[in-house]
Amino acid sequence: MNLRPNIKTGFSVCPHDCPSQCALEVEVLDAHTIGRVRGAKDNSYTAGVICEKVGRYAERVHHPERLLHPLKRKGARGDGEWQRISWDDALDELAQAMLQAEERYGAEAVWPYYYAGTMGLVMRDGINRLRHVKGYSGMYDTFCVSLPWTGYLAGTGRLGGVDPREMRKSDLIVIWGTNPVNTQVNVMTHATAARKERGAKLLVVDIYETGTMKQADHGYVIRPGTDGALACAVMHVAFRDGHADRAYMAKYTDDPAGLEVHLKDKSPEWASSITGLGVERIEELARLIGTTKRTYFRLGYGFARQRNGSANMHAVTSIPAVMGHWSHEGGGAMHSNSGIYRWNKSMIEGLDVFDPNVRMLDQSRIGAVLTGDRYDLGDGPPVTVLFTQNTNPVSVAPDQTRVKQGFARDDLFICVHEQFMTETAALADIVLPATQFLEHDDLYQGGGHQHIMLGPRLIEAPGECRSNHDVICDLASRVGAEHEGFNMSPRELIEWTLVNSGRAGLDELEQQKWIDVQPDFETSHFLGGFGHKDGKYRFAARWHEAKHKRHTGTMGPVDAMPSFPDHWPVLQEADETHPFRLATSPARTFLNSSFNETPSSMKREGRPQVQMHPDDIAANGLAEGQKVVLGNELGQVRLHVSANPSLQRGVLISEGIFPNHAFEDGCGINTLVGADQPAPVGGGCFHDIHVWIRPA
Ligand SMILES: Nc1nc2c(c(=O)[nH]1)N[C@H]1C(S)=C(S)[C@@H](COP(=O)(O)OP(=O)(O)OC[C@H]3O[C@@H](n4cnc5c(=O)[nH]c(N)nc54)[C@H](O)[C@@H]3O)O[C@H]1N2
Ligand SMILES: Nc1nc2c(c(=O)[nH]1)N[C@H]1C(S)=C(S)[C@@H](COP(=O)(O)OP(=O)(O)OC[C@H]3O[C@@H](n4cnc5c(=O)[nH]c(N)nc54)[C@H](O)[C@@H]3O)O[C@H]1N2
Ligand code: SF4
Ligand SMILES: [Mo]
Repeated sequence: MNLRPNIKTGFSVCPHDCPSQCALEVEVLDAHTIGRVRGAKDNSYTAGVICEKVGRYAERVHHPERLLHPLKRKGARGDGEWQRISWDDALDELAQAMLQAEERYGAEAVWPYYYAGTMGLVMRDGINRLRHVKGYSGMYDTFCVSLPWTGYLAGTGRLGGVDPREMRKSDLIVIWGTNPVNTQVNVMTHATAARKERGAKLLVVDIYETGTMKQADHGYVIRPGTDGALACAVMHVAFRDGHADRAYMAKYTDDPAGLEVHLKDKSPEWASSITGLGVERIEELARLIGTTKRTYFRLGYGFARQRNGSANMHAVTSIPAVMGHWSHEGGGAMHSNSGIYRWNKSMIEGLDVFDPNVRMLDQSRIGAVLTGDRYDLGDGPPVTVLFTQNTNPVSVAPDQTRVKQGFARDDLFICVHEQFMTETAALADIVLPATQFLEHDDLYQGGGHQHIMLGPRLIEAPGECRSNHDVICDLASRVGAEHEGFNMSPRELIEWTLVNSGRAGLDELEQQKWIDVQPDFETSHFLGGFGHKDGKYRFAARWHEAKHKRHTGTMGPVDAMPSFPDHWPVLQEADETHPFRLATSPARTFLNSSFNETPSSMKREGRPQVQMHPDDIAANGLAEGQKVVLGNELGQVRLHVSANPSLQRGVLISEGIFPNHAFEDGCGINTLVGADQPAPVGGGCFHDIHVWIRPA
């Protein structure tokens, strides 16, 4: 969409939890109103392209249902009766609840709970400053990145990779376990350019025919959780047929001989029985990857949302190390660039007062935590105050039944700071209205690219909305928390963080709008060595040493993890009672639970559905469009069945995340997702679910 030349334009950054982190140009119609939004043309990664949902962002900023005033619950919890109150009264009540909890049980009874509704560093992470100063319970973030990052790091030792813009120099682009047409549209921009400019081929590995696969030259639909097996077969063929780069491996990897022996029996036949893919197709895939030096792997998050997800990520990441793709321009891999920024977040997060002895509670186990599971609480007190920003757990978290039981507790004080009356906010005692990104200043980094970016405030917030930062600072003064960061403005925090991270200051960033910090070619391709001490890529992963951010221990069945790439059979397998495997892949115009409030997204996504192979539909006596029940040991979900012949038999897909209330009975898809902690460091297994299906 073109912006109109006679209208003032501001620059910004898409704040959503999306690796694309697009640079935006926004029409500012007046101090309160925006018009059109489009991708910044002169940002080399965004290159003028954004997804349709953010192209229509005026719809979300000026949504008639935005929260505008602090609200206090009037009737029973969740019955929808609210009374408008002042900010002072709302924050006093919250502060009082926090102080009381602290007095009665100790500070760990308070749980600040957040995630990445905004990816701005100030507005997302500032809540940690309050938690660190006060010694409130910490949140161990496992929804998203713990499984995939851990798998990538096990091999490479550093969270970074080949410049995504280098895809234009590739001959084969392998999109593995991500659906960028839905989830990060810019990958397609660069992949499409490579196809046009040099005839590059696009290869996609997923568990159904996604929009991305529809555009690909080669698509491979495998069974969920079998990527490790496929990767092993690809490497087996490489050793067998002489495509393995032995000179590269000798220089850059830990144990190529051991790997070769280990892979001897991991043949295409072996992988075929696990992945459900034909032997010839595996041979074809292995040949394409083995014979193309400029092969670029774009590794997604999706395929790691399985109980063997870290092991599978490590197995797939090992392919370019066997082939030596890394040493070629346009070759190698990219999963996330989050490790390249090296921020000093001391002021934003109050890391100077961080106490490692304060307990961490697993984000994905919020249901267990709130219902008092001793495993989660340890020797510590119950959580009696929950304060959330930037997340909607009563929709997105696993084991929804237990989450809802937790939220129903009478002795739990809940405060939700939100832009909309989400399903989480609807269960609160106090709801606080939050600004949106165009209404506050923040600093951003690209996960799927390499820019540091500024998103300045462009318009006034509606009603009485306040930013996360303002709320945290005000709350801090009411609960007696002192830290220099509470006295700084967002811009001062941004300036401090930039300068103390060795970057240009705010003025320069503001002038340039974004700064490209891609490490040089040598570093991005690990040509000076991988991130481990000895500089080697590790085919033999050391899972016991795995850690994720501030959580130092491992969890789950770490002892059983295969060290070399393998198929690790710890999935929630189908069985006689639960003959189907279900995955909950992302819908195009929802972003997690965000946008499920905008009319255009609701219209496009329609109603909750489960996709099923037509032969399975027939074999189970069902009909297309029929209402069905999906169930397992955790609960039941009602939705409609639709036919998709691209699926393997026995596999179901339900795109989301629809709100719970879009389902009859109010039980959304995450009712079926388990909250057990996968090895080695926990994580959300949103695509690893077994279920039965029957007519409703
Ligand atoms: N439109 C939209 N965009 C989004 C989001 C959204 O919900 N909607 N979510 C945002 C967030 S928070 C994140 S983390 C990113 C995630 O973005 P992605 O990296 O794309 O990851 P996922 O969204 O988990 O799933 C991607 C794909 O993995 C496939 N998949 C599932 N299991 C397997 C498997 O075992 N093997 C293989 N090969 N494939 C599998 C799914 O079918 C899906 O097509 O996207 C962000 N962008
Ligand atoms: N079934 C299924 N479930 C999943 C997944 C899946 O693939 N399938 N994916 C999982 C993944 S990868 C993730 S990351 C999680 C994400 O789950 P969430 O973190 O809950 O998802 P979001 O929708 O990104 O953001 C949540 C809320 O943040 C609010 N918000 C945005 N900006 C601000 C702000 O500045 N201040 C305040 N106070 N609030 C703000 C938004 O209004 C939104 O309601 O979901 C997980 N759940
Ligand atoms: S593709 Fe992702 S980062 Fe870009 S505008 Fe859409 S949601 Fe935002
Ligand atoms: Mo995520």
